[in-house]
Formats: sequence, C-alpha cells, structure tokens
Amino acid sequence: SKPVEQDTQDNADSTEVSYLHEPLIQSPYTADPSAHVFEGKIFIYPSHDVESEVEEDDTGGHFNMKDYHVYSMDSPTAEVVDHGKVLDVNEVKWAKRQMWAPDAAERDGKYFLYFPAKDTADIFRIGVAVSTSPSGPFEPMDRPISGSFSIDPAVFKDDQGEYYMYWGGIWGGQLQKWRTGKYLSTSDSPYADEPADHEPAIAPKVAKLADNMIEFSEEPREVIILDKGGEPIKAGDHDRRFFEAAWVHKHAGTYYFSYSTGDTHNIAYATGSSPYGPFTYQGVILEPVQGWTNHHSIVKVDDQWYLFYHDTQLSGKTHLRNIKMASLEHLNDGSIKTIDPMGN
Ligand code: FUB
Repeated sequence: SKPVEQDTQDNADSTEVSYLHEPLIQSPYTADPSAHVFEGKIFIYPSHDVESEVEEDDTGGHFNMKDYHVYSMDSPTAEVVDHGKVLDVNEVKWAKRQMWAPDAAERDGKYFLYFPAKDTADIFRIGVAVSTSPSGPFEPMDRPISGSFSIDPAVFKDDQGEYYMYWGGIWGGQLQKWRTGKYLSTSDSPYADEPADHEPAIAPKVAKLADNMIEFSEEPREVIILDKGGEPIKAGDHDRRFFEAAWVHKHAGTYYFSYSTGDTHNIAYATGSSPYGPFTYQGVILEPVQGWTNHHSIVKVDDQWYLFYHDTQLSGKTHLRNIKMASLEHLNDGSIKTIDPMGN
C-alpha cells in the first residue's frame, strides 16, 4: 500500500503525506533505519536489502547486502528523497561482504558513516567513511576502526559534544565469539559460545570516540542491563536480553538504551543516568514486526519524537525489508508508550 495522502484542502499544492506505519520507500528494499536531523532535515541511513544467492540460516548469511543509499525528508510528512548509492563494498579495501546496519554522525561540518561488514577472514568489523555532506558520497578508510568487532554501530552525541559508539549483535553478529576479548569460535554452530542460561547475558559494547571520529579513545566497555532488582539480565532471559540493534537517546536528563531482543523480536529499552550505563530494563517500545528482525532508531524532530523501524510488508521475505516510521511518546513517569507496529 502507498502512504496516505493527507487532507490537502487548505493547501492545494501540498505534497504532504502521512507515512506513519506505511513503507517510506517502495523500492529498493531498505532496513535498519538510523535517522538523524542534520542541516534541518531528516536523514535516514538504512541497510540496502537485496535478493541473495546465500541460503537462509541463523548466521544471517542471506543478508548479503553490498552497498548503502542515503535518504532525506524535509519534514516528517515530506516526500522521501533518495540520494543514491553513497558507498559500495567494492570501494572498501578491508571489507568482503554483508554491509549490515549503519549509522551516521556529524562533527564540525564533517559527516561520518559507520558500518559493519565481514572482512576477508569473515569476521565482522566496523568501518567508517567520511563526507562533507550528510547525503554523501562517503570516502571509506582503508582499515576498519582499530579494536572494533561485531555489528550494528550506533553513535550518540551527548550534550557536552562527546560521542559514544554502541554496538554488538549475537549469533550472526558474532558477539558471542568475543567473550574472551579475542575472536574465539569453538564451533560452526551459531549458538556455540553463548553463556549458560543462568549466567549474565552477553553485554553490548560502548566506547567514546576520539576527536577525529575514526578511532575509539578508550577500550570498549560492557553495557550492563539490570533487572529492577539490580541483577544483570540473564542469558536465558530471551524476552529481555540484548541481541542486536543498540540505540541511545536522551530525554529529560535520562539515557534510554534500546535494542532488539532477537529471537523474541521486541525492541526493548532500559534507562540510566550515564551514557555508560548501567541501564535498568523498563519494557517494550515496539512489539514484533512482520519478519524475523526488528531494528529501529529514535529521533526528535522539532518537539516530536519518532521511531524508525522496518518490517517485510512489501516482500513477505525476512531479508527483504522496508523502512517505516511511527510517533513515539514518553509518558510523564518517563516510560515509553509501547507501539503496535500495525498502528493500532
Ligand atoms: O540487516 C542485517 C542485520 O539484521 C542487522 O545488522 C541486524 O540488526 C538485523 O536487523
């Protein structure tokens, strides 16, 4: 279905549409939308999903993406502009395949695209590419970020102008293979190397970025997610444990760490008083969508918060997704109103 035309009686020339819970882009397939306001517009940095010759399995090899497009909107109801291909895997010397969920950040008029991809040893690393424009094209660095691993980078700018990268994803994102601090794979099974159910869940990672935005300025730290009793969420708690798709936003002085729970398909959130955490689990922001993956971003446009997410409405196939947006509401007690992906 197409985005719904708004009532344009007051403005016959208006091309405004309401995209809420409707595909933002009909073609190509897009996923994992990281949205930001840059230069007064909404910019969206999604994955570019493509048909794949690789068979579906739990390491996600069928998510075999090869490049990135950037999109922008003048406002939440304006048409979506495709700025075209801004980076191709063939331009990235160190990367071999699987250009997964990216994010972007701006500093001093420069724009940085952060992206995970598998290197020539089939290990996920996080790369960075630079542009003078939020719409790219982006020039990749010759090497991934030193000390980076796994997937799904998300960069949060704090009020004092410090930038933090959050990342990680288990199974196909390989985070479970980094528990010793080095890549250690005891088996080809994607489930090997996970902690036992009663042990603390694998933690996502955070590191402050250096002023040049292309390096970490510190060793990666663990992002600890606690239950309301102050205990770390356990590995067996699939309804609440971190899986992938980290995102951080700040509202009324509180840091909100949100993420996908993977095989239970929720976007959950936890709150804290520091960008490093710990964060206390609070609940679900977005219920399961059509398709296996759930991946989002949260951005404030003027005075309204929006959730960007994806589902598989247009294709019915889990690796061919389409991005969407919805309004997001913080309630007076600081909690976030749970969103039904169908808009009900
Ligand atoms: O798009 C590929 C992967 O699927 C992402 O990196 C994950 O977050 C999941 O959405």
